[in-house]
Amino acid sequence: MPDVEALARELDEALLARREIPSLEKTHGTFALTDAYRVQERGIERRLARGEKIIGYKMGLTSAAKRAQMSLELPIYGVLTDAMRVSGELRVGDGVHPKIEPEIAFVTARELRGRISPEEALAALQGVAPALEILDSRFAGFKYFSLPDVVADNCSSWRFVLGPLSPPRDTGSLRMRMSIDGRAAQEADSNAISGNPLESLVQLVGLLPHPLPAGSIVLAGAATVAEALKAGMQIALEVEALGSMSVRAT
Ligand code: OOG
Ligand code: MG
Repeated sequence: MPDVEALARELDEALLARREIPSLEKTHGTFALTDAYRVQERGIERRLARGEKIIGYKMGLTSAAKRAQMSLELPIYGVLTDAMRVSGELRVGDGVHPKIEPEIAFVTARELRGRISPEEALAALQGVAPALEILDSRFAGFKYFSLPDVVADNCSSWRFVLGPLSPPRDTGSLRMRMSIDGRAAQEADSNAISGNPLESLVQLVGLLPHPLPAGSIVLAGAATVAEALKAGMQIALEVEALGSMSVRAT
């Protein structure tokens, strides 16, 4: 049994100090994925105690490209708080080694729980949007060792930007293009995300140990690998039928 409190504190202090730490599994021994989610939960409680509010969840490693980039096999989830949401401008100096990736986001209109179908998920939506997630791992060199490491670290969550909200619709088979300083950097079909992004929402609701509240923002996971983010970059994401959005790294 890992010392959940100690691991959560170590990660949280690294986050606050912008300090890199080695893999928890290497320094503290292996621990189960269920314990990793307990560490994540404890870390989130620490943020809530500082006044942050939970506004949604993110799915990670839902595309083959991301699983290959990180050499990990299983979809995972993390928590989004209001302090992670940015718009327009992003201060990269607040992070350690941030990376940016193209996603699709859902906003729910009704509470969802347990095993649901994609149709039920679609019927419970308030809207859909293009989204950019900015990851920043607490682990040295953005290299963690295992799935428990990254789950404990709230799945490398750091910041996210939500694009314009469209009415609920099927978000399958849409072209996605992320460009950096006007040049195409990553392109994919939205079905690269879980076979259909809505499947990520279905999976999240099945994985969560509690209902997903109405009004939650849910990131479906990146369609492509993430790109290193540097100050001065202008990043844009265009998703067919959903429109475009951009953010400037300062
Ligand atoms: C883990 C988080 C993955 C995604 O969209 O696949 C993720 C990581 O890449 O460090 O957010
Ligand atoms: Mg992501």
